[in-house]
Amino acid sequence: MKATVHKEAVRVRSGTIALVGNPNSGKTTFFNALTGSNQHVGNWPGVTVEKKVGSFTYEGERYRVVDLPGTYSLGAFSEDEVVARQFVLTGDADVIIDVVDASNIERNLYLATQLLEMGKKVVIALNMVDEAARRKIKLDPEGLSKKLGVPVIPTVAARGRGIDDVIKAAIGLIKQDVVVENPVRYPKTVQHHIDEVATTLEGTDLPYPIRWAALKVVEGDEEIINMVGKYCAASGLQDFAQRYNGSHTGESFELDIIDARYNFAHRVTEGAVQRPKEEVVTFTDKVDKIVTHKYLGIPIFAAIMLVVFQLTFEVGEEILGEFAVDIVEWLGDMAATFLAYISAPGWFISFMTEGVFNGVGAVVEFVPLILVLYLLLGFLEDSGYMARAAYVWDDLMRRLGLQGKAFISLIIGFGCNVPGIMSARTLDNRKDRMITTLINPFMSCGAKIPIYSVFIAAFFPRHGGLLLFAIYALGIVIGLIMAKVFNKTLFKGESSHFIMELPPYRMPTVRNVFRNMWDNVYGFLQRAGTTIFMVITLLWVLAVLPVSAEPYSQASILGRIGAFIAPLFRPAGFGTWQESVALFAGIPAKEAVVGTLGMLYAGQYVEEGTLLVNALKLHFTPLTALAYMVMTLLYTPCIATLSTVAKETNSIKWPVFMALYTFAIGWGLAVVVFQVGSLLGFS
Ligand SMILES: Nc1nc2c(ncn2[C@@H]2O[C@H](COP(=O)(O)OP(=O)(O)OP(=O)(O)O)[C@@H](O)[C@H]2O)c(=O)[nH]1
Ligand SMILES: [Mg+2]
Repeated sequence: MKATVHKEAVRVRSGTIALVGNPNSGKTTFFNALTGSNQHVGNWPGVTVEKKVGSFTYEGERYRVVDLPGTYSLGAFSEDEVVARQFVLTGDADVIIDVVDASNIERNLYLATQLLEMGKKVVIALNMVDEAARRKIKLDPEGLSKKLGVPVIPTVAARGRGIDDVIKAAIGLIKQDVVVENPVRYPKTVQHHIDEVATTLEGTDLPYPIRWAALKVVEGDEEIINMVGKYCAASGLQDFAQRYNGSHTGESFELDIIDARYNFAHRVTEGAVQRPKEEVVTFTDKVDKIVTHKYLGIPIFAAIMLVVFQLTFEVGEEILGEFAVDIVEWLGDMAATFLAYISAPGWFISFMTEGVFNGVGAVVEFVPLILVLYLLLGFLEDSGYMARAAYVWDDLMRRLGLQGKAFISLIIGFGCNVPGIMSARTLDNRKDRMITTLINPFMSCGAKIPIYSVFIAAFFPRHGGLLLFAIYALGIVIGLIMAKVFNKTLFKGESSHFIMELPPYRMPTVRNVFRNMWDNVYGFLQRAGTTIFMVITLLWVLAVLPVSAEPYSQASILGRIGAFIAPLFRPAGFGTWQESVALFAGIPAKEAVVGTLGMLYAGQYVEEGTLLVNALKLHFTPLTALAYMVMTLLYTPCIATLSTVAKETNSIKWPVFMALYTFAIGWGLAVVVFQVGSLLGFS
């Protein structure tokens, strides 16, 4: 009787269940618990931006479950909300589970009301009842159920409580033939119009319920009006579209209809939801007084990030990092001994030791850093602090022509620019989306950590955390400056005034935090095993050919290519062919910068056992190292990021623009660092 995922063969799919609800109500948590998936959960609105599909079996039958982005209503605004609306509209779902946040039930019921208007089969999962109880909110699920006319079942998705009951009710509804009556009462004039339109539509073969379509026409929903117009034209009702073009009577029925929904929701909760006379002052309220303080907010954000980087560096690099280096070295030695023992050909030994172990190995050594950083960032994300970060930056972001919510996309970019850019979908106007997308690459992603780390270890070992922090901060500053520039040039106009809702702080679940960390570590290892391995292999071949040339020398093919581009970087202080090649190798995947340096610089010194860190000291100075770090922070993002931009903007123009303008900025700033540094007498 349990609703879990079974591996054994199951019967054909018996129905589709859609998870719908306001942002941050726990839909993905519900989805994960139900399907055993590991989709991203976070304590802020807008985590899910695409629909995700999974399945589970119940009593031997298989059901499809669709997790949708959160939405406050079925009027469509941002792109992620359109995804949810589209899925609900097209009628693919046999039953909808509306995941409702029990402590915000009045507002959440607005969406539920709209689902009922559509005549959908709905089960309400009254989620987070644990939190409602903590806030002394008394709920009467049965009373709610009676008034709404649909099952209302209390759940705590985070603990898996109540999920089975919800599923049982949902499947019960799939199997039943029920007609859902629209329970909302509209003012007489509105109802009159609805009836009139509905009568007209009777003869068409609309793909939607007629009464609902009529309601949307009277409400002035443009998409539905257009759609209905098309069907009417096909059925000979030519003048329909013109007549019902939103403002056919000059009155605004939209507000009346919205009012009617709220009235209904209010009537439903009356008596069934009791809030304490005095709002309980929660932990969240107390913390937020300080954390979101007008003047303290940003310094606190900076302090938290500084602690994160300090810990990352100290725990990740200095404690765990040693192990990783030892393991990679040990594996390298073992492999070399083994290859010598089986008398492997010389070129293969050279490829394995110089290419794979010095190149790919140099990258893998940074796994502990990535691990610690994402453990900490995951903790911040799942606790609810992310939403506060967006809130405290809102004012500043607005002055730069963006909304605070955009800051979340930027923070996600710290992990990887790909999801960072995708989360720009939650912004509800194109201008904000485009600017957020274009500046996202300046948010230093996890793949760049190995680069900073080797340089820090070589030149600034005593200020690791601080320097890492400074690099990230520089990225943010450049990003914000560019936001202003774009706002004044390419994308003029007002930002949306939507202010992000602050969820209560929640104790992060171990599962979510670890899943977040593992996603990042896995992605990192996967790239090391695929893209980086391929890049290194290709470069290795080019570095040892032609046979007549000294391997890894400027006479090799790679050396000649590098020497050709090197002069470009001389003004920035790092113009050797190896360093130039490494920068370009970083375009497929950023870790390859370190991999390439590892192969080209450390590779030659293998006999003397010189590590990359030591090799770097021979080729860079602290100043040129700094310029190189600035360049890698800002220059052209990786291919995966560029192709995401292509997909999201549906054009090739924007990724090309991004690749070039970021390169120019990276180069420009690296030159400034080196030239100004030299003038000031640094070396
Ligand atoms: N206390 C409590 N927390 C919960 C419960 N269900 C989910 N959460 C937490 O609520 C937060 C939001 O959960 P998600 O599953 O990401 O919410 P969502 O509805 O998918 O959010 P979006 O994708 O942004 O619309 C996470 O921090 C969860 O751990 C619950 O029943 N009780
Ligand atoms: Mg979600």
